[in-house]
Amino acid sequence: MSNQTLVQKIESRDCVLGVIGLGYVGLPVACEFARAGFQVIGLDIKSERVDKINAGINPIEGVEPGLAELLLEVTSSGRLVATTEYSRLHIVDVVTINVETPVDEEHKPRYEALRAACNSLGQVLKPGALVIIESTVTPGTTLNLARNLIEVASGYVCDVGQNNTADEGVFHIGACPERVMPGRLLQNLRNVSRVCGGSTPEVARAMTSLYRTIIPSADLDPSDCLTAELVKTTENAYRDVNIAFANEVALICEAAGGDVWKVRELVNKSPGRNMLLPGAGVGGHCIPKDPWLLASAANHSIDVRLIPAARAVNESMPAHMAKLIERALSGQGKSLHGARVLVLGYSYLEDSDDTRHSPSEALVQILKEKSADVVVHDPWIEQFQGDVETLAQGSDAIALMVKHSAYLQLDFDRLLTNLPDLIVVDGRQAIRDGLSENFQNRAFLVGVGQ
Ligand code: SAJ
Repeated sequence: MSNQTLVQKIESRDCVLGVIGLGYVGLPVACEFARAGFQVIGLDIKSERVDKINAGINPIEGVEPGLAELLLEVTSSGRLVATTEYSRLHIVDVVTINVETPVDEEHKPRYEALRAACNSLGQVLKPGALVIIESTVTPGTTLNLARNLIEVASGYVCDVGQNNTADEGVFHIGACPERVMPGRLLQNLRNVSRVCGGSTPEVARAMTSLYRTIIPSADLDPSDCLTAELVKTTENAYRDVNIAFANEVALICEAAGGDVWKVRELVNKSPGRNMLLPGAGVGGHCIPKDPWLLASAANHSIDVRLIPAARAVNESMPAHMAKLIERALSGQGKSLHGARVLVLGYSYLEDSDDTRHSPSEALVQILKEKSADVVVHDPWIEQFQGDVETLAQGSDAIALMVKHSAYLQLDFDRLLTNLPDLIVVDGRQAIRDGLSENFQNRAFLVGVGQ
């Protein structure tokens, strides 16, 4: 199928779409393309997930506005069908790959899932089909790893650098990294711009026409595969480095006796400055991982120093929280050993139940290694729910790790009045502003960067 036919088939909704990987990225994509009028075959290796989806039940945890209703709508209409069988994908004209691409303990990308998807898809892919990698990968992976695996498995040749190739014996490839965020999967998917990197300019244009069917107005920037991969990993490495800068300034302010929050407020009045928020650490599914994917593109040909250093600063913040608690306790003649510490917040982000790479997890481990008696509270996680004031009774210290809205409603004045010796280490500048004057500079209210 030449690109002209592909664009025509997209615009007439005649083409069949495949989505491999029905997780928090792939499932919304599959639903949105189905809602746009395409016939969509979703593939996942987890049969229980496939069964739930075909029954119209949303398997994605957490609050995702609109997703459950949309899933029910598109599965009821038959527009979206889920399967575990790759053979069902032999009829697709376009297929996105949305599988996990983690990094291991040594920060090396792990592409087992991507390899498996490319190998299995290649065996059933029809000639002229377009394969789009939506997973976040090391720049160069689409045209090197994915393309090569599909060429070997299919016996076809990818159309890189060719124009308007015939269909027989050819497939097209592209990279269109996702930009979703838990808690607003559909909102981001519909409204955030995307880079459409194609194996040829015609493929990139076909990709923009495809994504325009689900992204009504945000920019869809045609480009090449490598640029698309570089943009995605860079945008998250950029954020990580900037958070690390804020954290390092916080540590310097502590050492110098300054208040990083006041410093940040005044720095950001300077034109072109936007100092991010220092805090108790950096968690989530992408910011801790994507900088390593970007760095790995250097292939050891240059000495990548800033990105790893920023990662080290951010990964050190939970330990810094433990040090602030220990220091405040010692001011009362206590040690962490046997002290009862209430950790407020276990998810990685405010008003979310997502605990992936949570800084709180790291803090809890450190505290337990120092024989503290740790109690965790999080209003968004069932096993950690409870009444904060009740849990605070008998606690020696509170460590606020996540700025959940529920914590902003707490009356810490009353809490600190009733518990005059309670230490509070505020990792997100969530408490101090709400306190009355007499508590503002309380010795036992210690914040990151104060
Ligand atoms: N954090 C700080 N200081 C900050 C900002 C964040 O310590 O100034 C911490 C958060 O507490 C959290 C972690 O960093 O633990 C990540 O926070 P995040 O706001 O970056 O949220 P994520 O991880 O969901 O980031 C995603 C990213 N989106 C995609 O990868 C598609 C990121 O690029 C977006 O900027 C972010 O969502 C967003 O703001 O939408």
